[in-house]
Amino acid sequence: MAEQTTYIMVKPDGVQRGLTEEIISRFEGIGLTLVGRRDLTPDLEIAESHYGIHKERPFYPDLIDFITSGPVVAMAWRGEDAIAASRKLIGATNWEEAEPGTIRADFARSIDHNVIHGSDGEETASFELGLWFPEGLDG
Ligand code: D4T
Repeated sequence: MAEQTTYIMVKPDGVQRGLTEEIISRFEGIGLTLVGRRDLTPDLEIAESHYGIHKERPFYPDLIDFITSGPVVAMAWRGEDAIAASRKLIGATNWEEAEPGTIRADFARSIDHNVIHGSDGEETASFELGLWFPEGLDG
């Protein structure tokens, strides 16, 4: 397994509920290293780029409204097999299908407000890291 960097974002519901520090501890707990962090309220442009792939889906307008509704914590986490390891820690999109002990099983209670985002593959990770960290990462 190779070292990877993945894009993780605490969504507005997670930030508003005070879950950021707990989420950071869980990523540290699986041995990943935080190599970038930005706290920001996403504007329409970055939200539409991030979720461009979902443009035709019925939930898209609500998704954009939600992600631009307040501050998020944009993070880059690095380590062995970071992309799959993070997806496992996060759990399934639908919290009712998420494995016990995952972040979504523990904290999410709806599919559209599901606390956290994590890149789903290498291409997505590199696109999302470039989008949210246009000035690059630490180290
Ligand atoms: P993200 O991208 O936020 O990490 O979520 P996932 O990778 O786990 O899930 P996704 O791409 O299928 O969905 C993106 C985003 O859309 C929201 N969503 C999804 C929603 O509001 N209603 C829905 O029915 C679905 C499928 C949640 C995550």
